[in-house]
Amino acid sequence: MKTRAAVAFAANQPLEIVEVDLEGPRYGEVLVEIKATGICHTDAYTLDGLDSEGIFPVILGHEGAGIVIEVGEGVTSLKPGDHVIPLYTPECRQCKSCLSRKTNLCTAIRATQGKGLMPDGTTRFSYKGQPIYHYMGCSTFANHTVLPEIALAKIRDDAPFDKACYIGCGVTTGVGAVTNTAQVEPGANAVVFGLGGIGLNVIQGLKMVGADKIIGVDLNNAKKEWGERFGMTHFVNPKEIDGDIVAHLVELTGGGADYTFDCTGNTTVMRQALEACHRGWGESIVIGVAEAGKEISTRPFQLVTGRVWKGSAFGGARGRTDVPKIVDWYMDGKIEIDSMITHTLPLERINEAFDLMHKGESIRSVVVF
Ligand code: NAD
Ligand code: AHE
Ligand code: ZN
Repeated sequence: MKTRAAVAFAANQPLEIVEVDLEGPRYGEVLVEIKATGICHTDAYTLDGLDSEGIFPVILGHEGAGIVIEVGEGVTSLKPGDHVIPLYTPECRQCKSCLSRKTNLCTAIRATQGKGLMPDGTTRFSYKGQPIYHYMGCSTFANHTVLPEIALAKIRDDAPFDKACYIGCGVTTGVGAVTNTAQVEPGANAVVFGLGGIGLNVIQGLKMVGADKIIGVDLNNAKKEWGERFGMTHFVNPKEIDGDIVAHLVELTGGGADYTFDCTGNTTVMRQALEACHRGWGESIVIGVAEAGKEISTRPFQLVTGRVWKGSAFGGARGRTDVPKIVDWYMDGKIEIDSMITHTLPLERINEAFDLMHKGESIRSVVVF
């Protein structure tokens, strides 16, 4: 079939809206009509040529929601008409990682996914006879896409696509980092670095679990009001304080934070986040994705004296199990999404969404098909 897609033909070039060819679902695969997709900073990072796994031409996008159109042979858990959210972290429930119960990082299809391919080593998309790569196993910047059954969460039919799509990455990543990865307890104090589409969801997760002091750090003063809307109690702009940001935060938290979260992808910030933790127990969660080639460092003494450095991918969520529950949380009013979606655009205007993100003018932009 033909479908409309925003194709990244090369790094650092605007996406082009073209009609691509899409092959139907093979064994264990599902054809999905994407109804809406969010634009996450990770899409921008790959488009900007900063992803060590970046490969072009590619159809980016990993934060979508849609409807099952057709299922391939062997698919048992989904049928045409089901509403779904694509999962860049699938859940096969059979691999060593899934069975370990220690991680959400299913390994069933990770090797091919990282190469922009379906599990059988081929692509379903092509343009003028040339293959177009898949992205994070999702490629939601296309009106139709093909995914493995294990990479789709079935969600309730009454959840609006243009809001639920955000649960495909940003909401789950932010809230899950608090509830699954850090397991923040009521009364804890926390610092969140970077108040964008992810950081604000960390803040609403912290508020939900009953954190006490919730400190937001951002270079953009416009983010103060945003943080406060979701439960932030204090705002710090590192450019506007006297002296060192770490010392400032240690003072503000009475000796260091119980939990800190990096939602910037900046490795200098990651170090500050670790060092702003309380001696003996503070935990710092790296969520931000750093540019290819960047490394983190700190004095080992920071760890010897009890601070813990952890990472979180997709909020530690097991997609097929947890995503439908997070959709329920949204539908029941337990978490908020609507106000974070600051811009809703047609596919033709998708490049504007990247501009808005780079200028710090959006929280989340969503493309509706
Ligand atoms: P965003 O652009 O919406 O927000 C980033 C925020 O960080 C902005 O408010 C910006 O002003 C702020 N910022 C940038 N540099 C800063 C600095 N030095 N100090 C303080 N604040 C700073 O991006 P997003 O969509 O929220 O994504 C944030 C990061 O999380 C990205 O690196 C993204 O790739 C990553 N991410 C990771 C996962 C995961 O599963 N681990 C999932 C989604 C996104
Ligand atoms: N491809 C990059 C790493 C990118 C990365 O860390 N991705 C996150 C999700 S970001 C979503 O917005 C993730 O889940 N990683 C786990 C995984 O298996 O990819 C690189 O450095 O090569
Ligand atoms: Zn993302």
